[in-house]
Amino acid sequence: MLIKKPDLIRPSEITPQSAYLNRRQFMQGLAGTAAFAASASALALPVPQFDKGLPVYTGPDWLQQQLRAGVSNKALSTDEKIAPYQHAIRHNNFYEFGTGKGDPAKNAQDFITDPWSVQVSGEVNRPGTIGLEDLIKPHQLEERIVRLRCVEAWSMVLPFVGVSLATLLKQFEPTSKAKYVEFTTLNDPKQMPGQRSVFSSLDWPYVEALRMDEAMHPLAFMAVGMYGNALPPQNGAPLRLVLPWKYGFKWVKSIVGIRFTENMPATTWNKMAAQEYGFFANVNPAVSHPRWSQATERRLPSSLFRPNIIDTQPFNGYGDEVAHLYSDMDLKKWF
Ligand SMILES: Nc1nc2c(c(=O)[nH]1)N[C@H]1C(S)=C(S)[C@@H](COP(=O)(O)O)O[C@H]1N2
Ligand SMILES: [Mo]
Repeated sequence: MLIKKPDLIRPSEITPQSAYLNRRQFMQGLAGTAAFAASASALALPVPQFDKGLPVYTGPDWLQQQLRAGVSNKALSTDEKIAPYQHAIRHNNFYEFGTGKGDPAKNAQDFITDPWSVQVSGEVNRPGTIGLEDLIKPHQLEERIVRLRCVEAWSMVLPFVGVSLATLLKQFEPTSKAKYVEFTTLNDPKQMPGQRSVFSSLDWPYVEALRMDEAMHPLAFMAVGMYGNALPPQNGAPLRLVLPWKYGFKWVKSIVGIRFTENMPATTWNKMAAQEYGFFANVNPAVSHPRWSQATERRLPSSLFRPNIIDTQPFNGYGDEVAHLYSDMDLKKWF
């Protein structure tokens, strides 16, 4: 195993979110051994074609059947240019598999995402454990092409496939006491090298939450696919949130738990640094991160010669849809 010494980490590899961890003596030295071991097969894709030679993630048979049966509408989708596939699957934040942008693509290839089930608990009439197929199969899959804006000030346009979050959550019949809903990522240090690190990083498992009205908003989405196929493990297979108006850290990956609560749950990044990462985390160019401005973003792909810097929009450009959810709130206080 290759262990990188701290002084061998180039400044360009240190991202703002992990810089916080670095300050706390966090040092990630895990190099992946698994090569790209995806099951590549030629498929007639309803959405953009892949570059040849890149891994394709087909997922379980039932999902493949459902994807081929037809993915509906482009409602709530942007017509901006979609990120090339290789950027979407090789530039990731998924700290369970390492803090480097290329770590998840290296370290998540053997991640077991089938079979998969989700535990539903808290303020609901129908708690319990539900298999992924039973969760997804009853619903028509939809494609949503959306902007992902990371709090680190880069962004990408990604074509997700999945179902509206409201549709999923309603079937559990949240009680009138349910004011928030919390989502938890798998906790499995055997499979997730980032959770094995002897140096402290994030508190595992990764948890983020939404207020109920946010979760029930039509823009809130649960993805099971991307680019017309299953989600790659590095992108949060087999089930991840898509919350286009919120910073990427709210978009919980590889979800195994959904819990409805009366009180605001403690969330991973807020616990890590409350003054840097708010509970709401709505994209807001007017509220700087303590260590950098949020006024602009680097739209990927970008390069030294074509940095592709664009202005960041309030609510990531989804203000017409979601601003009313926060009309009575001071967004400088509730960032
Ligand atoms: N479980 C988990 N979910 C996570 C993260 C993580 O580290 N762990 N990173 C978040 C952050 S900071 C971002 S920007 C997005 C990145 O999603 P992508 O890799 O699919 O582009 O995932 C989010 N979801
Ligand atoms: Mo992020």
